Amino acid sequence: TPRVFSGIQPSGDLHLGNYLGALKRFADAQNKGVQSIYCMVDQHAITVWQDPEKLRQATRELAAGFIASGVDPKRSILFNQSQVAEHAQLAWIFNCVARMGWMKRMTQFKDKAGKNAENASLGLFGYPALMAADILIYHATHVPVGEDQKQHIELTRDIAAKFNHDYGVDFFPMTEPVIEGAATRVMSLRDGSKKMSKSDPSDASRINMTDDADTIAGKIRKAKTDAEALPSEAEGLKERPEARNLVNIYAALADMTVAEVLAENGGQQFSAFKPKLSDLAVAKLAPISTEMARLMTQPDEIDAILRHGAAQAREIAAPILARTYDIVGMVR
Ligand code: AQP
Repeated sequence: TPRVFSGIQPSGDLHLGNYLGALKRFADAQNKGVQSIYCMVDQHAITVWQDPEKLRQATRELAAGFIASGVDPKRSILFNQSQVAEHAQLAWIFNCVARMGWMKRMTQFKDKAGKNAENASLGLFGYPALMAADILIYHATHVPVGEDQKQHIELTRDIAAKFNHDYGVDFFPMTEPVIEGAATRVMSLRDGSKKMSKSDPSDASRINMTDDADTIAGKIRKAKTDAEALPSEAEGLKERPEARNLVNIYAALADMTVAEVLAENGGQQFSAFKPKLSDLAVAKLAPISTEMARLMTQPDEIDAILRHGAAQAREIAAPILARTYDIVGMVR
């Protein structure tokens, strides 16, 4: 039976890329009736130093973001990674299965470690092994993610395959990444060649989920574009990354295809399209940020939801870890 798992790091403010590439699609998967397990991956967040008080705050805010985006803790399992020790326990085993050479090829490590890789934490280097454990501790079959995570899911499959091969078992499944829709890679509003990201120093590069209507409108008005009108077919966006990005965002927010958006808006100048886009973004994001703010006034309730989710997650994870230990030959 299909089982969905995905996670988000509580490492900063959520932005439109996280919403369209991840949160919105998590709610969609849940609403299709697939068993869904979603996690705030705080142990991933600390692969780069986090202020402890801010980490606690960001974890609760992320939980509020999940719920406000439509992930229902009564229908999906929603919890915080460090509350389910099995993730880290399985990650150790995967550290011993994964190869140094595989990790060295990960583009996210190269991007995040930058020029000074010798000074990066060992955790940042091993990040994909923990991510493989997050997924495989539930035998998850599908992982909805943005395009940037594709390489890590492929590594998850490599780890599962090597484990199965090394121990002569058919135990861990080959997980499929689910990278669909118009917004699998939302780009920076200032530079069409960079993805929208929490860690971009320019706040104008992203729309934060907590931005108010005026801020959203201002950022979209100032978003980089070219001087041409919108084409009437997707082909016409090929060499126009900034224009393509805004059309993709519109399509994802409106639950339309790019072709449908262009059929309606082809021929328009950005001076006409941008205000429509900001109205749409505000209409979709304002109720979410209002609900996030309301939930954040009840941190105890959020903590109770996460505790309950962790207990449900452990019920699935514990037997899978026990079986893994048996396979590996650990005396129990
Ligand atoms: N720009 C994006 N477009 C589409 N999806 C995106 N995701 C992130 N950025 C975009 C998806 O959001 C989920 C959670 O990501 P994460 O918490 O692992 O964070 P990240 O990929 O590290 O996100 P950021 O914002 O880019 O953080 P920094 O700046 O720290 O690297 C994932 O499913 C991801 O694909």
